[in-house]
Amino acid sequence: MKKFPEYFLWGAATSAPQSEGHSSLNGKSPSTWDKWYEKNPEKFQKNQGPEHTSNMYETYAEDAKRMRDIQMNSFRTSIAWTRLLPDGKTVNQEAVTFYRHYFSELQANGIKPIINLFHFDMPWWLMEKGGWETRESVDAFAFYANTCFDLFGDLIEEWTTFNEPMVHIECGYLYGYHYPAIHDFKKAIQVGFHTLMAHTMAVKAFKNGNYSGRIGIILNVSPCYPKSQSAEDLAAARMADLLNTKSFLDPTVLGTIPQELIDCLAENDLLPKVNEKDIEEIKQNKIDFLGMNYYQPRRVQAPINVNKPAVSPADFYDHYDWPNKKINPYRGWEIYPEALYDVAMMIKNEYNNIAWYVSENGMGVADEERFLDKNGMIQDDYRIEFMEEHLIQLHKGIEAGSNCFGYHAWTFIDCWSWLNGYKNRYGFYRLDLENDQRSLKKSGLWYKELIDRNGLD
Ligand code: BGP
Repeated sequence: MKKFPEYFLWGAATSAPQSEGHSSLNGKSPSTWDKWYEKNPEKFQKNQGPEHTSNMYETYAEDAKRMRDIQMNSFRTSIAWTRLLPDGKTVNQEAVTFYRHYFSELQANGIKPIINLFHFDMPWWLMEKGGWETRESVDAFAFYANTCFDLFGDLIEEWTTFNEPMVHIECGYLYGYHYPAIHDFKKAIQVGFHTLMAHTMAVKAFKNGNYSGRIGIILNVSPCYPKSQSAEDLAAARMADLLNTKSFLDPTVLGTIPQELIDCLAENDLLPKVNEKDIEEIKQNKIDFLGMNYYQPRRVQAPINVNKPAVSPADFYDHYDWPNKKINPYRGWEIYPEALYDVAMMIKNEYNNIAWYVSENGMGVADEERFLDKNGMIQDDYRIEFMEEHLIQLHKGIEAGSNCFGYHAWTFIDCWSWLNGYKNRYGFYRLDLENDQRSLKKSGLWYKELIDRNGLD
């Protein structure tokens, strides 16, 4: 039996925009998702927009019981900035009541809430002023964070500032999957830097306010594997790692920005505007713990025909299609559990063995109705296999001394996924889109037994 540490957190993650629904109700103002859907619904899978999602705004109490039913002891969601502070300044009391009830209900069921502040949901009022491109976003976020700590600090012990900051940067400013869907490397770097400062100033507010508990950030990590050991491929892997992983890991955990990254941005005329005290603030406001979302590795090779100065990350590294890869065909992502062991070792050896947890890991599959059995239960053995293989690697990392305190699956109930709508399902509970009903999948039962034993056979 592979036992996990005592008090290990077992749970699942979601986000406010993907699970609450009521996205134009109860005093909430629009986020970029609401507005983008209003303008271009055709961009969204089957025209499925952010308005309804899994309706947890109404069902959180029963959902907390469902979590308890499968023995979960923790759950991550986010607060919607646009619900709590519809104009960025004025508190929406209805939102305060909602979140206080929601978090209390989780606790009453033995579920520790981990609360995140930003999950890709930029307020529209701020987007109209330039979103993360404008420095004003840093102060606006710090104000919002402070408001959350004041209003909910008595209920929450674990806070995180951002979920996957790299994603709103690259999807919004490089690859076109998030609003404003532009392609501008220099803007992407500035957006990244403002995001880093917004995080830093939220950490500072938390520390200065002497709130109890701890604060962290959730990063997506795709360990980088070069095609070969040639100097060119290794350099490409190094750059991919610097841009995608170390750009946030180093400042948030170590308080420094890698010099190699700064040099490279300078050489390519990509350096962002930085205020005088920023670097010192980063140094002074490190996180207490880290969440790592892991889905797939990154395989790279040296690029051919590059632009100088660079106009996109493709000028530093090229994707490498590894012929031996195992793939999840629905999401198009490689399945490579071994990388989770490498992540555990990287944190142990390069990041002071900071306390961390797997904050997302899971497998999205389309048309899961194919796997309904005669009792109406989805037999998602592929998901069980996926998670088991990843947990074996995580366990190996913990045995080797990595300071991991938990594992959260993506996700608890099938949820809405940005442009992909409800195409790929990830949940332990199936969501019936006709009537919002939830029903347990085989993986939910498996998870319960795993948590009961706190280990794998
Ligand atoms: C992560 C996000 C989640 C979630 C998940 C699954 O990157 O934090 O919000 O969506 O990926 O990915 P997808 O929904 O794109 O299939």
